Amino acid sequence: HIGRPGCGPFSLTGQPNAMGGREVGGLANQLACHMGFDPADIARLGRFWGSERIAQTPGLMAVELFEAIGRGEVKAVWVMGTNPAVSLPDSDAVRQALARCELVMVSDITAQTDTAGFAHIRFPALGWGEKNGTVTNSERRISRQRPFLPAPGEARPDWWIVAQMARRLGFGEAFGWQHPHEIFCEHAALSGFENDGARAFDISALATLTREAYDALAPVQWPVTVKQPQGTPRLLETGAGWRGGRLNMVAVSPALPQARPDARYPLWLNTGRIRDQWHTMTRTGRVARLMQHQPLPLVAMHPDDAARYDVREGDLVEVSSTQGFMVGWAAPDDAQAPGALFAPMHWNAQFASYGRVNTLVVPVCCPHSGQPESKQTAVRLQKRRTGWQGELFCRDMPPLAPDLLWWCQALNGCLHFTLAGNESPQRWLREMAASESWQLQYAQGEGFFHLLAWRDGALMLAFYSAARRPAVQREAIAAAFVAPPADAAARHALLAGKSAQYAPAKGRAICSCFGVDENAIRAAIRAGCDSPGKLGAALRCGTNCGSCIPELKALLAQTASLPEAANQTGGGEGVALEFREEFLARQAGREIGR
Ligand SMILES: Nc1nc2c(c(=O)[nH]1)N[C@H]1C(S)=C(S)[C@@H](COP(=O)(O)OP(=O)(O)OC[C@H]3O[C@@H](n4cnc5c(=O)[nH]c(N)nc54)[C@H](O)[C@@H]3O)O[C@H]1N2
Ligand SMILES: Nc1nc2c(c(=O)[nH]1)N[C@H]1C(S)=C(S)[C@@H](COP(=O)(O)OP(=O)(O)OC[C@H]3O[C@@H](n4cnc5c(=O)[nH]c(N)nc54)[C@H](O)[C@@H]3O)O[C@H]1N2
Ligand SMILES: [Mo]
Repeated sequence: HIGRPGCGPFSLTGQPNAMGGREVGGLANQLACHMGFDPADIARLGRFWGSERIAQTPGLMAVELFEAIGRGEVKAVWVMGTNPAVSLPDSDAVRQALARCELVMVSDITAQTDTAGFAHIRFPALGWGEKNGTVTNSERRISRQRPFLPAPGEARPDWWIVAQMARRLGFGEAFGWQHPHEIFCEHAALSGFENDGARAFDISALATLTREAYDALAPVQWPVTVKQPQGTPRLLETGAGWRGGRLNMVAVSPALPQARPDARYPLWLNTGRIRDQWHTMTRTGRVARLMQHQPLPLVAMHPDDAARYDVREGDLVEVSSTQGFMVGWAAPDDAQAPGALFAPMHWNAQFASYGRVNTLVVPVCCPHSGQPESKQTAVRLQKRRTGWQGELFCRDMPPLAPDLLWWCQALNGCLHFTLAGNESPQRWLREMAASESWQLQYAQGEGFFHLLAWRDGALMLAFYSAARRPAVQREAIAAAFVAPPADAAARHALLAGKSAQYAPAKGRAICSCFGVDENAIRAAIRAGCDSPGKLGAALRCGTNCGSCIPELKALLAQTASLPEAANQTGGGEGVALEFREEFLARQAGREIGR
């Protein structure tokens, strides 16, 4: 079917500009402009660049590279735009490798990352929105990316940092670019160099763009050649393939996952994304609004498994494999298959004490692609009992005892941590307050402890603990750091973890763009909104990025099929589930009928 409307080939990669990265040879098994390591390609690249020192063999792939560093075979590494200490399997081994590597350089847009913690040299890079260049999306469309924010601090574009390094190493002439326009033209010229149709990636018609034409470049799909200067919306339309008209088919024999559950590790662990976080959270974890949707790493499991391991929603669980362990919050979920857990890949040492799933994942890779088996790990589950769970709000990073479990959650106005521990927190808090000479106000009772610390009328710290995570009004507490409570009644409310003003109880955050919560959506559905469109018109939810629309549909499906009484959140859950099942059965019937 290749070449027909609605059919491939399509680059199915997740990263923005993943296709662009491949065009420039950004993989260990590629040379620039879709060239490989056969002798003709190596020689051609040497002719174009006037170099006799082109790499002769593929480099090490990500997992292999860190194994080689660990063995001391690779002595210097430059990590640019990735966070392997979090995202690679067996990440404790990756950390050990980085710790023993003689020279670690890290280019990143964020000062504090797990990987940067191992760096001897750090380069501050410009991020999306700050830099100038092009990106290519999955349909081969090259688009100009223009900065709309000024460069912060000393940050520079990655290309500039690379060129400066090359100059210092004595290759100034070859890396003498002044502007991304020059790099783009060199890249475009290479794509057409001795090409004569053998390599599909050919944008040689763009090699002579003036700076003005480059700045004004409209999105265009490659190939962009003298024959097709307007670009190529459909590739392989005539049935012709590359490389002599033949498809290069790779025969693979599918293999079952290497890791299999056994008596010691009886469960599967599946890992992946949650809606409002991006990978290692460097760009999303500190955004308060994005943290509302799922502020803690949940370990999802089938309700039968939850019952088997005696865990309830809100319990802490430890998940361990042959490689290591992580701690998350139990989330029974009937969408999970029995025997299979799901945990997000996002949390790391900047945001939690034991939140990294990749400490668990075994570094088994596909022999063809190098892709690790990140979705299948054999694990065991254990309830993690702690004496107390708490919420801490403060202005500066507090001294956290090593035996405390902590999760950092972005909030506007102050730092915010969820904590869990065994030893009473009172001594630790009192010692911290004494060393700062804060005035204390506290409330204590059967199983709970609340504390506020003040300096000259300003709130310095608020702490709430109980046997289980106390339900406090986070936004109201954060607001008190900016504007302290006006009177005794408001201070009293704050000590109770509440705002003095009446505020309707907020439910789970659903639409992050406009801050619309589950309770408001359910109320609108009961008031007659029966489609995501009508909900959007009434509340604006789902009308910006649209990523909450599946959740709106699920709420519509649940809420619409329920009688009013069972429709309230909390209570009547058993009834609600029954009705939901009936609804799903009806729904399935309709699908089949159609
Ligand atoms: N919000 C957000 N969006 C992102 C990203 C992000 O970090 N955050 N990252 C981007 C990137 S780089 C990528 S690669 C994509 C990833 O996008 P996806 O691959 O769509 O997302 P994942 O959550 O990693 O997991 C995919 C699904 O595969 C299922 N799965 C696991 N094992 C198997 C199996 O053996 N068979 C089948 N059939 N299914 C299985 C999992 O249950 C999960 O539902 O997302 C991109 N989009
Ligand atoms: N267990 C498990 N592990 C997984 C996955 C999974 O599903 N499960 N998914 C895998 C997949 S598909 C992916 S794509 C990876 C993602 O893993 P990574 O690529 O390691 O994760 P990111 O957080 O995207 O890391 C990008 C880093 O680059 C920085 N950065 C952003 N823009 C720039 C820039 O312009 N210049 C520079 N120099 N730095 C920049 C960011 O701040 C961040 O530190 O994780 C993989 N790991
Ligand atoms: Mo990805």
